[in-house]
Amino acid sequence: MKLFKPLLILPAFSCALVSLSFAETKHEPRKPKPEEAFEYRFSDDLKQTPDSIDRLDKWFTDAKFGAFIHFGVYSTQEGEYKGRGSQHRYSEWIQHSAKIPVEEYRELAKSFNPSEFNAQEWAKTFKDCGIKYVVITSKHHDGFALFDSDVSDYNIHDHTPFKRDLVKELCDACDAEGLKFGVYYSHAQDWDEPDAPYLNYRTKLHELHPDLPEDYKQDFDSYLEGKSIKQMEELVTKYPLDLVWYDTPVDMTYERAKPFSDVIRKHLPNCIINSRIIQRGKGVVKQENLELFDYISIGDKEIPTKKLPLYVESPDSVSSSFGYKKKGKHYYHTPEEMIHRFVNTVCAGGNSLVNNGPMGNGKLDPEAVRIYKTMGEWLEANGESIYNTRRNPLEAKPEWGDVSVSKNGKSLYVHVLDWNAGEINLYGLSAKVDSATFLENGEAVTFAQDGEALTFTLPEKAINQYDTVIKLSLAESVSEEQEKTHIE
Ligand code: H79
Repeated sequence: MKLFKPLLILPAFSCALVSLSFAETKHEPRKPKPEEAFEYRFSDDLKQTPDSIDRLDKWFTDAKFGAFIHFGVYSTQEGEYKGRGSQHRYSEWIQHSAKIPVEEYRELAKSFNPSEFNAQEWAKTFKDCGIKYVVITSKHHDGFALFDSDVSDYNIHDHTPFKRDLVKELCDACDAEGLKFGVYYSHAQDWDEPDAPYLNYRTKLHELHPDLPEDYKQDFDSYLEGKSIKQMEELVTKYPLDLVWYDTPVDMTYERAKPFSDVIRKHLPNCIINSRIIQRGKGVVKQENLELFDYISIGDKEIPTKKLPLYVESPDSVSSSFGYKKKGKHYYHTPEEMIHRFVNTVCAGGNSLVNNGPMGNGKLDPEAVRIYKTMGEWLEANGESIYNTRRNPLEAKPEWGDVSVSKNGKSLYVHVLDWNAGEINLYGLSAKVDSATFLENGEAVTFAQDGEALTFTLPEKAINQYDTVIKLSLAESVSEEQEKTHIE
């Protein structure tokens, strides 16, 4: 019994521990702790509700590629404020990491003027890169809203010289480009509000709110009722949202989370909700929570290493930060890394919501656009192996790559991520292969099938430098659809 106890309390602290373990080598994923293992977090008998499956199947499960946008007052600071805070990885955390008191941060917000913002340009760039949906921070943890809010004038329309509703402009532009549109909303954390809890008390309440009485007792519910749920109601009544993305559900019980689900269901029955309404990114998924949301957001920048029993989305980013960052510790992924992360996520049964942090002047980060463009070019030639596909139907994933499958189960897409000329093997396919071709140029691939073992003979040079896809046409379907996890 004694041995077991620490394991039980560990998950509760693992969020705070994330910060301690950021000693990772440049682009290498950190080794997960035992309680972060997918096996530990996802039990095999979890079932999504039929309503969620219907909602997801309208567009989400086919879309695969989304653009996440972290934009706000923090974008102007680029990861450092008065020489402070740059050692932290997330620039959107600057108020917290540089311990900027509310009044001072509100002054910064007063000069927020992204005058070069052009919603049509953003939307067109995303569309041209093969992106199908867009999710922007309507309010991050700093409490500042990017939409015109009647609930709180701490927003881009009422508090800044910009005086425009950025969420509305982007919503309209995405609609015009045929992109789905959603908002991120930090429902629990709000550093501008004395009553909202902190994910991490390295920065103390009084450091951000020095004028509060020393013995101030926070009243979370008064913040939830007075600002958070009201702004959420505003968002779902003012904008035709396709998705709502909650985050860091500090102290969110089922009872507290329920109104944040109900208000969306009431006004926008088709709108999709992510799991962070109540589940932490790396928390154990609980069946009873599944009726509050539609799909699982796995950890920040976490890529699934195995196929998962529920539909997931990876909140990935082109860089180590989500908000635009130039100062201090920071890196961008290479296009190759991004394509591999994307392919692995889709093959595991999920979408990639790839973040970019626009610059303080309202322009997209050119480095992020360069990475999106490379992904878009790869998708131009290989999109059939991504959009509208389903997760790898085989038992295992090959060590040199990954596998996706068409909806009808008759085309298997073999992604060769690690190109080595000569023979590679794929195991566990029961269906007969009628033909094998390189998806990009239609040329035949030499292969041999022996029972459930397939051998491909690859030429010297890869067809695509990032991921060469081999399309197999199968004599019978290997679709998993009929086994779909469903509550009857
Ligand atoms: O919006 C993005 C992040 O800001 C947000 N989720 C994604 C989508 C997020 N909020 N909290 N966390 C992620 C957990 C991470 C906390 C940390 Fe830190 C921020 C670790 C390092 C920076 C706080 C500040 C703890 C240490 C320094």
